[in-house]
Amino acid sequence: MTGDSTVSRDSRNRNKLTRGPVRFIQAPLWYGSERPGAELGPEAIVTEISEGLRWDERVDVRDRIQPNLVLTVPPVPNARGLRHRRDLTFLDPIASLSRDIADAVESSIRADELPVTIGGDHAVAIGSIQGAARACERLGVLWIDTHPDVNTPSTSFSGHIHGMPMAVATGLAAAELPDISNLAGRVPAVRPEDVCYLGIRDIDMAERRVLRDHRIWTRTMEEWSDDGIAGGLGLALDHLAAQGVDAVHVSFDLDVLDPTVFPACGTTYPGGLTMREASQVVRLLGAWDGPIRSLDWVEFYPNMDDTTGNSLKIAGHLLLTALGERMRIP
Ligand SMILES: [Mn+2]
Repeated sequence: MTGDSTVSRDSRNRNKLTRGPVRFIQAPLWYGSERPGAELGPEAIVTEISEGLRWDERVDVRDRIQPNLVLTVPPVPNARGLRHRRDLTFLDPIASLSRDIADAVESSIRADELPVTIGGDHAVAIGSIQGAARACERLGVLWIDTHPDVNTPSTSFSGHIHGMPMAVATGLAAAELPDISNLAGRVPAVRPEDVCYLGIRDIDMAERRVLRDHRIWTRTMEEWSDDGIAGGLGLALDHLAAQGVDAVHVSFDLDVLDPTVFPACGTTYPGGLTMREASQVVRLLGAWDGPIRSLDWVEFYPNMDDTTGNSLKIAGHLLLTALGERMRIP
């Protein structure tokens, strides 16, 4: 990449991942997956980060972290008894939380911070993406996940809302979910051509049709593996840059890691990233000169961790790595 130093310095400063204030937005939601446990994720990750290993005491990533914002999910009486009914039982509390997340993400970006929405299940991205969309002209989304989460209520087998955030973001669910599809004040909040998927390896038939018909940029896990971790990620970032987006939201679902590495997910599928590969991904994101302005960190189920707590260590350490922590002897 060439250009005068002023331009490259300005463009580097657009990427907020590894510099500037960070705001953790704790979103303890499990209603989107209808699987209890994800609500324990945000507190566990935040604690792990505050108490975890410090590599370089001179430059502590934690110094950039602002006081956490802890959001409340409206409680549903007898929620566990209402699971898997395929009737959008949990839509109202999710819509309420989504409005709060969108407001928090928007104001954090406008305050020049990096908002990190910590789930919770992936339905938290309904609010975070649309909050990010409010704070820019044209939002790109990099969705790193085993699943494309682009179902609508009518195409979803499970009816679980955490499989729908990208259909909401791209306006494909606007007819069935009008209120939460318009949190950004424009539909779609994100154009399908401004989305990149990386790591997809578990997909529904209807979702395959959506990705094909809308020509959405996708590298399945096999294709990403063949491109190389850095190569495939570079292609995605090049695509977003070529689209002319002025902000990029990164949504990182921890189930993209391999279940032998990271068992504490509700929707595991074999063939995922190792911790070393995932670490490379987030470090390359931090080195990109494009406008990353917001991040999701989702789908950690502490109740499904192994006895040594490896998933917790990974969820905490990878997030610190994304924010600039490096294993390096100072
Ligand atoms: Mn997923």
